[in-house]
Amino acid sequence: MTAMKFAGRTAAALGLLLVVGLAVGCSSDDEEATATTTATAAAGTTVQVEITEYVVKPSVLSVPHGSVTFVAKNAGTLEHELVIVRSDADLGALTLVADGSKVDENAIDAVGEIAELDVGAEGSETFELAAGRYLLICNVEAHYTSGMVVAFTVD
Ligand SMILES: [Cu+2]
Repeated sequence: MTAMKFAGRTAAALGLLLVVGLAVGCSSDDEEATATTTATAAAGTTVQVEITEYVVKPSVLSVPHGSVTFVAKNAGTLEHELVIVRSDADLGALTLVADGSKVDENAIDAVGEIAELDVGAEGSETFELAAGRYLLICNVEAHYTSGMVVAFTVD
């Protein structure tokens, strides 16, 4: 066949495949994307963290070191956030700002955070965590001092 005919037949065949793909509502591209997402998640650990007044409640209290994804859900009635702090300090012993309203973020080793979460909102971030002890806190004004802190261990 000529190159023109071949190109025409190929285009027609691709068109037919596209129609078939749309008709069954599922293309091979979608399946590959799903498989890749699953493989990536399996390589690390995911921790669900429920945040309410005034409790930070992770689904597990320790994880293996490496890639850790925190999925924080604000199940309360006020804005909250989740800050991951590397610290060996007692739960209530982090340094506060001068007026005592919140933790001094310049005085801590913050790995990262999921910033201000509106009521009902969910946010997630992935961090590479080395073995050690951490504190998960909410540093919205007066929330840490109201008990929004929990110890978290990375093995
Ligand atoms: Cu809070």
